[in-house]
Amino acid sequence: MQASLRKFRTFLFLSSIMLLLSACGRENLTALEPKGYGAEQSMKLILLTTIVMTFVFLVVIIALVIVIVRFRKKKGDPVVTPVQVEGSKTLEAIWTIIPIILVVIMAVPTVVATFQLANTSDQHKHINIDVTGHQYWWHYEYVNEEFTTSQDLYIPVNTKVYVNLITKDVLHSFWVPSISGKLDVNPENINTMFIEAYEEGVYFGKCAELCGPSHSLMDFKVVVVSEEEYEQWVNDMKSFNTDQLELDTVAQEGKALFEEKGCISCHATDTQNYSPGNTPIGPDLTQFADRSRFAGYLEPTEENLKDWLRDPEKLKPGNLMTGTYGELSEDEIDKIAQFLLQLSPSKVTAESKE
Ligand code: HEC
Ligand SMILES: [Cu+2]
Repeated sequence: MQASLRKFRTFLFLSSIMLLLSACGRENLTALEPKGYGAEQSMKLILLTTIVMTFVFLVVIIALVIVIVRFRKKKGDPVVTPVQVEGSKTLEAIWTIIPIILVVIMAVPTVVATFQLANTSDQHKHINIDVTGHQYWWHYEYVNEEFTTSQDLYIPVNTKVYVNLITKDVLHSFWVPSISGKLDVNPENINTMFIEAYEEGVYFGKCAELCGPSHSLMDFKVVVVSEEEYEQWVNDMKSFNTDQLELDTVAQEGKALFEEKGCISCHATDTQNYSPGNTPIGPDLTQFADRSRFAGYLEPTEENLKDWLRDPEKLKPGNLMTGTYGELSEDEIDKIAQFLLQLSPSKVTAESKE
């Protein structure tokens, strides 16, 4: 009875640990299951260094155990002074050369990968997206296609895409663990890297540089679509014009309120006023209803949106929208929400890829 209880407890303990650990790796937010070029390079290096380190660890542990077991002093053994090896040229040579070889084994592939990832010589041949980090959201300018959007980054699968990173305010860092390495986002210089995703899907991106109270909520998504879907999405985005939307009366009033209340001075709602290099004060809302998440982490449901408009500070401390627009009545909030939820330019959405 006692024994089976103990077994059961062990089982419970182990399975809860398993459960806990399995939650650590989310499939679309882990560098350990690479789904893109940069992440794959990192993973190869992680494996290589792990193998080298495990080898060193095993050699040391095995030698240690042998020494402890074989050469321990037993009762009655005479007291002897072991052979002194101080200054032994052979030993010195061995423990200098072996570590050098190990370091070279790790260093050469690391340096090669670093240079490969930093090589941007073919940049002009590929899709270029200018990415601007803001406290606490991301803006994207599709340079060749000539339109902008925010928060969800759409790219075609198996295609090299260059992101040119800069920030409007403090330091940020651009990181899509499953697809790419990490790159700093600085205010004064553009940092460029390419990303290439191997599988369609929605991947989680993170700001990896402490940038203020809502740093941990500065998430974004990379939506990887097929090449045809990408073409379609680009066309849908470029032709989206809110003035041509068929809105019901409530949404129509919401659209008017969006202008009256000054929301329009910070947020674009279509791609019709593209001006190159101009970054807006707030996220582009052109495809608000298609967002995988808004404000970085909230699902674009009516309830969440209304909560956001009631009090963004509660949901994202320190965000730069709080206090920039007057009080909104519940009725106004409802109308604006009805309008924003109509902003869905394309059938190609994050949801269709999840
Ligand atoms: C002074 C500029 C400014 C004004 C005015 C403003 N906003 Fe914002 N808004 C922002 C900023 C900045 C953010 C990004 C907050 C964050 O995620 O940190 C934001 C975020 C949002 C988002 C979430 C977007 C996303 O996809 O993440 C919505 C929706 C939104 N605002 C709607 C409105 C509405 C409706 C109004 C008018 C009642 C309004 N905003 C007025 C600056 C502004
Ligand atoms: Cu940040």
